Amino acid sequence: MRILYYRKDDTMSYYKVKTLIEKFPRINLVAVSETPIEYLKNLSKELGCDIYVKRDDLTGLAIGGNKVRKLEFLLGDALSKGYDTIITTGALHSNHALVTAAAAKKLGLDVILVLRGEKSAIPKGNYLIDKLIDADIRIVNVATGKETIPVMKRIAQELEREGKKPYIIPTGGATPIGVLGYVKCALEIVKQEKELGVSFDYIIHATSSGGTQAGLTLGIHLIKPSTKVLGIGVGDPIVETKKAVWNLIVSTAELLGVKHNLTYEHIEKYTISGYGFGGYGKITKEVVEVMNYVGSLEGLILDPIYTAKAMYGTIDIVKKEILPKNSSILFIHTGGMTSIFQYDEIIRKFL
Ligand code: 5PA
Repeated sequence: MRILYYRKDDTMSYYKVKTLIEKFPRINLVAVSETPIEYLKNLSKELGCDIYVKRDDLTGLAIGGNKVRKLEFLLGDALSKGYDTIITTGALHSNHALVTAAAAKKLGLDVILVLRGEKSAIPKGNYLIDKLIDADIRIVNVATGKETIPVMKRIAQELEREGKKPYIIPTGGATPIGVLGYVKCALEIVKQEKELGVSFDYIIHATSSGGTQAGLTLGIHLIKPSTKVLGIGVGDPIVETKKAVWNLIVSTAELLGVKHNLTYEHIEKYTISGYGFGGYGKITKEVVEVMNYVGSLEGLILDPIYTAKAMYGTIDIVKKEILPKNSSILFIHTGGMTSIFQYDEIIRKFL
């Protein structure tokens, strides 16, 4: 593959990255040509800086969110290679699993979801929607995402014996192919900046399996390195997230055939911990308070697992002046709103 060298004083242009991305098979799943960027006037006034939100909750397929962008490339890859069955995994209420199932249905592919949870769980939230769209669900009672990998492999082997071609997508679509979705999003953001006449100092979002952060960090670094991308950890052991982001950056750059001068230290610096509130899926009073605060101020609905924690972190680092006053910040709303209906009891308790 041709290698394009990135030099410190020579930013790889928008069009070079665009051309590289366009070489990969992609299926159009995002329902809009660009997700909107909105100015959060009331929140900005309260915090003394400019806060914008990119509405990736409105990507449009099923419940929308960040996974749709990754699936454009993942399913593009699967279809171009003749795969007929998608196998993926996540927690019982995984947004990624649901959106993958919906995308597979839309494209006429078979889909199997290996979900971590209790077989006796009452269908609610995303798990209920998985059932509504007739996803083939296999519930496994294991503690970590890693433990579902052998289960998916076993299912794939069985299917292969039956003559099927299964395509495994890991947790959150965190592969170099999936990451391309957020390199593409970096292009979209830089284009929108020009149209809006703004320049973001920071792009901030919730990070977990790492693909969103890897794609945005690599893409922005290649085309507009003055902007910094901050991933706010939502409870996974943050060191695992940092390693995942770094490995994805290295492998995605290789896939694209680009050199860069990002380092692991860069990822350490820009992956923010301290806003997990007890861990993945834990909802505390602070989480509900920030949902209430932003909802009542801006009519913007955050989810309790990812975006509320990331927004809490954003507000906190602005208030503590860890980010310079008057910064221009783009918050990515990565979706997940349906989990409000999964965790309704606990949300009610703190409201
Ligand atoms: C998720 C992830 P990354 O996985 O790309 O780091 O994105 C984090 C993220 N916002 C942010 C929302 C709404 C998300 O759903 N969700 C996972 C899932 O299974 O749904 C991968 C964990």
